[in-house]
Amino acid sequence: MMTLCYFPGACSLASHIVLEESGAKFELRKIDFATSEQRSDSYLKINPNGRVPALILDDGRALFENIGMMTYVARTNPGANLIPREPFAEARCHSLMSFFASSVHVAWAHNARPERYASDTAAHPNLREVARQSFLNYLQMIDGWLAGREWLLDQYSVCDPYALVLYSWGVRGELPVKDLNNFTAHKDRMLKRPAARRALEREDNVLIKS
Ligand SMILES: N[C@@H](CCC(=O)N[C@@H](CS)C(=O)NCC(=O)O)C(=O)O
Repeated sequence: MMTLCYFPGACSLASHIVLEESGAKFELRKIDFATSEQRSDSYLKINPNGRVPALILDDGRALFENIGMMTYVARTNPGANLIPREPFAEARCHSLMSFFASSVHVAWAHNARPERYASDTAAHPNLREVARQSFLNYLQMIDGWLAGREWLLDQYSVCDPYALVLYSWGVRGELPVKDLNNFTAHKDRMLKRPAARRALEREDNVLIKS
């Protein structure tokens, strides 16, 4: 059975939901951020970058980075149809995932962990303020893409759980995400999916509680 290394509410939630959607058998291993387990010698052998998520396969090989993991889960469970096959739609799916990982998530990281981006603590409040605005601008962009659509692509795909994680961070950061009507409706549709609910409830996510 595969093992997902995760932390509740972290970006690993995207892979968690995708695993639930795929129908694959998996178990969870919580990586304890409180004890910096993500930087322990044993975990660094799984993900040398010291982050969640990571996915340990049945044969012991490991993958890290959400995009690689979700692509693997989608391709090894084709019946779930989580990444489209048509070339343009497939490329659009990968471009959205890349944008989420390399731009939107990174904006959030500047807010959540400013010490990684400036050693001068006096700069942190400004770094956080700029990062929060930049993150909100990205959420507004996603909200625009969802206008008149059920899902980010013409079908439900890995992009939708990934977007839900970003929305949940907006809620956690007390940003005005409820004003994003299309994104909020997308979040409500996601909450109706049994697979997404299972993962969110297991992680005791803020979206279930709010
Ligand atoms: N690009 C990576 C990002 C991984 C990442 O930054 N994970 C965060 C949680 S959202 C983490 O493990 N943080 C713990 C730390 O930075 O020590 C992915 O999408 O998998």
